[in-house]
Amino acid sequence: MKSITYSSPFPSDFVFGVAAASAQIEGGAFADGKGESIWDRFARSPGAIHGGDTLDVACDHYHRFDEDFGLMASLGVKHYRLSIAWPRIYPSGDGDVNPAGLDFYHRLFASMSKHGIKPWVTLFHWDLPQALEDQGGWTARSTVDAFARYADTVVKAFSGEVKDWITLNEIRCFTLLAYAYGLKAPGRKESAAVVNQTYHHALLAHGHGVRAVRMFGGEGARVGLTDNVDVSVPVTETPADIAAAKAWFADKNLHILGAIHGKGYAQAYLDRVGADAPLVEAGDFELISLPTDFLGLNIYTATYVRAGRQGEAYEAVQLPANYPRADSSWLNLVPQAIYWAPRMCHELYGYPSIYITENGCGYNEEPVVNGEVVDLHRRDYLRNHLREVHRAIADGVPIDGYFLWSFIDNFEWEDGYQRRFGIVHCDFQTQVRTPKLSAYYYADVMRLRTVL
Ligand code: PNW
Repeated sequence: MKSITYSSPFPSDFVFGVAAASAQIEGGAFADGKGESIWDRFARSPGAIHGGDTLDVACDHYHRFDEDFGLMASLGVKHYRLSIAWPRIYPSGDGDVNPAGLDFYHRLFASMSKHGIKPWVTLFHWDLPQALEDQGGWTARSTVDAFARYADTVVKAFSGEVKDWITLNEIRCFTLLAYAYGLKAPGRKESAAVVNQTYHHALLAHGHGVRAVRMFGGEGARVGLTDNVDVSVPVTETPADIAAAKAWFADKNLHILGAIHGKGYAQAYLDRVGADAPLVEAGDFELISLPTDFLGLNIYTATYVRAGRQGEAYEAVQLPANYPRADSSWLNLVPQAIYWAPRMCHELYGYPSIYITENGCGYNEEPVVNGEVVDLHRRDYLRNHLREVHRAIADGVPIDGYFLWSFIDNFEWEDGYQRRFGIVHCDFQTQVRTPKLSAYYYADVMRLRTVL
């Protein structure tokens, strides 16, 4: 455990980085034998994506990665979280490996190494091969088997280049939002029983990711899950509101971190889902609960919680209509989220090492004027959040790193290219990159290891 005071810099080995994901920046959607992903397909269903945008070109990172890593390095970035596109490796999800897909990532890691940037690799960041979706996608247990083979292949292939692995990105987003609400690919609206089964399959896939890294990752390999926990923040930091926020947090995260930590579904969860409980096979939780090296948390926002006024364990507070938020309707500005989520994960589940694997904010209008983008709103967002990360470490919460989302404006899923999360502006017509004010701000933070 690193100890710092409220006024000292971040610990000397604290990791500062930036993050992105294959489907969102690569483009090259059908280059060199890549198969169709569920997002390639979803983007072609009318009305699914803002402006009818597709992932076909995105930031053209597929062809420009060397230039992009040069820009990263010039800003002092030494850690980059990226994901591997499953359909590049297995175009039909299963079956034969596509050597050109493996070759692309070998070239990409070589370029990162040349620029002094360390990879943190997510095995699955939502771009499921469409061929697997045609066989049921995450509702089908066969997808877990296909993921296990994909994870084995990827970890074996890149064990010399990659030491830090993340199994899955945000289970809720590719299950609940995709199979219950239909907001994300594949855009289905299934029953609670089916959706609960997708959670279970995702947990199993996570377990296989951990197993693959243990078996084939080589010396020094580490692995963890990146979860987007439902975050609660006490309205007032009193013991009563803190206890209430913690009880809410434990309840809302029972089906993912609660299940992993508890080595099975808690009775409270089984009571809640009743007849819609997922089917569990013998041995499932041995895999799901394999020990990991760290927990990744993507933190953007939170729900305010306080002690119930009628004596209930907790009460969530409805935000007023004019509460400040970014341009994404869900992104209410609650910087204390990044203090409380890691603290609760540490206290409730005992994680000894936590990385913030994403944190950032999205806005629509960020024009380049006289060669600059003055995104002071993002500078403020980062500053307020980094202060809370620092406060958490000073309070003894084991946060070992922070990855900003995102390095560059990219394909923001159903919000298309309109919603910009980058600290580097991307002109999607010309592919010109312009670092925003926030990029220069973050460069100073990384260099001085202090929230400025
Ligand atoms: C994350 N929510 O998604 C993803 O990991 C990124 O790929 C994405 O670009 C980024 O955050 C910004 O959206 C989220 O509704 C999507 O609370 C939705 C939510 C949270 C995170």
